[in-house]
Amino acid sequence: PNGEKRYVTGTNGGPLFVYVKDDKIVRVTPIDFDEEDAEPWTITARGKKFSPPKRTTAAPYAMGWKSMVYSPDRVLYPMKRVDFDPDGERNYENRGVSGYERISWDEALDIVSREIIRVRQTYGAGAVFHTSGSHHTWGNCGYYLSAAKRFFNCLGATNAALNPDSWEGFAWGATHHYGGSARNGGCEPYSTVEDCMQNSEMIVFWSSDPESTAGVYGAQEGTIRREWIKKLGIPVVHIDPYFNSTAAFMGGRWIAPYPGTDAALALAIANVWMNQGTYDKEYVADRTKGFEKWEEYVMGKTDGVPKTPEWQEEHTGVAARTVRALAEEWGRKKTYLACGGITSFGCAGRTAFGTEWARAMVCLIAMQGLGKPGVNFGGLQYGTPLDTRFFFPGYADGGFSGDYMGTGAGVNIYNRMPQSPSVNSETQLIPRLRIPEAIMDGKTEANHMGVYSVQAQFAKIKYPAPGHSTVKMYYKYGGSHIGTQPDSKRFARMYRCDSLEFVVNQSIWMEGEAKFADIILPACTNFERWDIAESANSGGYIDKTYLQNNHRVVFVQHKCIEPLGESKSDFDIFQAVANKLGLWQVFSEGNSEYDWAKRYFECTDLPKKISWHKLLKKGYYVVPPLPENRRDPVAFNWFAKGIKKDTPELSPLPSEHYGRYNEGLQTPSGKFEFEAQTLKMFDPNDEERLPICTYIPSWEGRDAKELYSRFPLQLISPHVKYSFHTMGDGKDSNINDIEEHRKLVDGFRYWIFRMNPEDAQKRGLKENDVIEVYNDRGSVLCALEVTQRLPKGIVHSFEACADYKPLGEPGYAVEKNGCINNLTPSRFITKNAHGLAVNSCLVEVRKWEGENK
Ligand code: MGD
Ligand code: MGD
Ligand code: 4MO
Repeated sequence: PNGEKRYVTGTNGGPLFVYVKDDKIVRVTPIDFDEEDAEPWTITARGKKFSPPKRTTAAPYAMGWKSMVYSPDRVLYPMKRVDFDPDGERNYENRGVSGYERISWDEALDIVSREIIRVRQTYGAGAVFHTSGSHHTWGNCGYYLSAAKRFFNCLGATNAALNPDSWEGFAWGATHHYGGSARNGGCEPYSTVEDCMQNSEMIVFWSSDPESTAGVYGAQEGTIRREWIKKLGIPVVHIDPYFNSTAAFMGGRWIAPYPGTDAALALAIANVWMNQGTYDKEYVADRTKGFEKWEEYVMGKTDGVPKTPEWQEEHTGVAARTVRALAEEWGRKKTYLACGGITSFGCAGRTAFGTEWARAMVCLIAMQGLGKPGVNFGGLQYGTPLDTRFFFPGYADGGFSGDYMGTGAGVNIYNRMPQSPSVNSETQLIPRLRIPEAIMDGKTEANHMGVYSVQAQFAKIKYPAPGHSTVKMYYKYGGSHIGTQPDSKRFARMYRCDSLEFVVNQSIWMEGEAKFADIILPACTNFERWDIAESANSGGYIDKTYLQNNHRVVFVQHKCIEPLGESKSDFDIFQAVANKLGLWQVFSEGNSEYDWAKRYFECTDLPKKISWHKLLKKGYYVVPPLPENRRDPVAFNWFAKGIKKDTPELSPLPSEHYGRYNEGLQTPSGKFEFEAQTLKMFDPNDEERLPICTYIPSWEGRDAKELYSRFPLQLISPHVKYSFHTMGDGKDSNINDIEEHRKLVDGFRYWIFRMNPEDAQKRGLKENDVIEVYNDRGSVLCALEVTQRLPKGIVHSFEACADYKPLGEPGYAVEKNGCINNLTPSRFITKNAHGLAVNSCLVEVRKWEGENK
């Protein structure tokens, strides 16, 4: 109608209809299905029937996309820093302060390609460094794991070795007890929604707020299922220092431990079960190993300290009777345990020794019989009864990257979409959490998170790699790191040192690190390019991610509008640089983005159901769910029964299986190991990660006496509710107008900092005050929200402010925009792990009196 055209695209918060008139987006909405779309599934539980509505849902940051496309902060033309002269003075020290001037694409491509050749010829392999953020505008071909991966493989470049940030505690801790390395320590999700609704008698949400985080990419899909739980009357418990949105939505009991002390609370639960005999003794005897060792510690036989509810009280601040009551109820009832908003996430795993929390979680559920009816992991977010047999890979399956080791392409795409393989000829890596040190000090090291086996994580990455140059040029994709990485002022200091001779940033918006580049290449959004994808399907580490959805919705991503200004898709930018370097055919194999999207379509099961022509016209296809009698078996039920694995799961991989393909867990014994043999073989005396799960007080918590006396507030910084990390915040998007996202004070929209009334009163602070949050690492301005959602002594501010606004010298000055990660520690969660511990952070707060005070 009205000359409007309706297109379809995807976002990391659900798929959208995009209405366009005169090459302008006028409106975006979630997708309402029509009569030809498949009917949804039904779950029958306790005499009631439940079915989701025939439509998709959208997260706030998905609905904010129109304003993000037309943001005044869009980079519309190639830009050059005004005082950067590639043939003369480069003025490194002015990065982050000098302005930009518009240049032509010809000039920009010329400078970038000349610099790539110059640094590589001058310094050798390793001199060019590339990283991106962990998320991208939606689409499987344009994704950084596809186009960028292929480009930098073809080129040969130093890469960042990612820490498993979403999964820290599980990857470095829980895998040793129950495997799952290909999922970074996460567990399989199959049919757990139905099992939970039919058989569980209680759900414990532990460091879990799916109403804010939507698992990951899950829009509002899980909300209705949690609504059903209320209708079924299944009691729920929330263990979180913050009264989070899921607790507010579902009700139930709220238990608020001091941040980073959860392992103590969990040990006390185990202690009650051991004392009362209220655990599954048969299962422990038959399906597990090493229980006696852990029992000795929990009961106090090894160190004379029984880990009782009374013992945990001084560590966690939670009353002994509360923990005892929870343990007794849990011991009586078949219980589901949700760790993080999906499975195996959670801020508690991003604390000092967060490994011990994650280990405690798997040990508790193993004591109660993981995989038996009603006993499993999950919080209704993951494991819907959808058809897992319909083949459609996710973005982490690599698109056209040709990278069979670095993405899931070697498992999911290799035989379906022929493409020439691509391998990075340079083996040099920089551990992501040490990028600034690598650049500024010229050397660094950290453990490598290998996913192909559990033991791979014991190996260290050393930078520089033998025979490689240190990094001289940084090709950065997006500008998120000052908002998202620990102790993030380090990045501002890094950019201003002369060891980086050239910095190019390929960015959609002028924000964060983009403002430290010498050349900025303007990338467009996915509303301005072709692609293809499925809602909430990342694939790779979160195999079958789409089981968070109520419907499998697969769609073409139309090029809804022409790229704004002179911006180009990442694909076209890489193609243009590749052309300059003589790599054009190697990069794209002669295909355009549209061609790759069509070839991708052909590699999936879609052509059996819908023609390319029809998909282009309609935009999406809904995969019908299978009939009830063909649903996937329940996760881990095979393990509980001791039969061969019968779930549609790619991991554990055969090579890790000690000769027993499709049998048992990925541990050396194939059983659940309370005493982890892999840790025992690595270092049985590593006090920071013993073979059994223990409680270790934090280096930056209430036990860090000197620090705590100066900074007596424990800051947690979970994932921001209304934005997706930095994508949504800033950019003058309409997300900023949400009063719970930023507060307008004196004409500036400040990031929000939350505090208990007593703590506020003690400091003479009140609601809406502009405050300075500080510690030895930095000082950040925020607007104060006074709230009962936090106990005394614990403060809260979301992570992931998009832009960095220092009120003076970058890397040193007070920060005005809310970069909370300026304050967080960069120390690893445990010494032999490359993992962040951002939620172990002590701060103090005072009223901001202005710059001149
Ligand atoms: P994102 O905002 O997802 O965050 O940290 P990051 O991965 O750094 O980064 C994506 C970047 O890519 C953005 O700069 C975006 O603009 C850019 N981008 C997106 N799409 C495109 C595109 O199409 N083209 C181009 N050229 N650029 C694009 C996330 C990380 O944060 C994560 S995953 C976790 S789990 C951690 N959690 C965490 C925490 O719990 N607390 C604290 N304090 N910090 C944390 N940091 C971690
Ligand atoms: P978090 O918000 O980091 O989410 O998903 P999760 O890791 O599950 O943490 C969950 C809860 O842990 C929070 O409510 C927090 O208050 C609580 N918590 C903090 N410290 C502690 C502690 O010491 N003990 C206990 N018991 N609880 C604690 C993250 C997931 O979210 C990821 S990894 C990504 S990459 C996505 N990011 C993202 C986003 O940026 N925005 C939105 N809206 N959704 C997102 N979804 C995904
Ligand atoms: Mo994450």
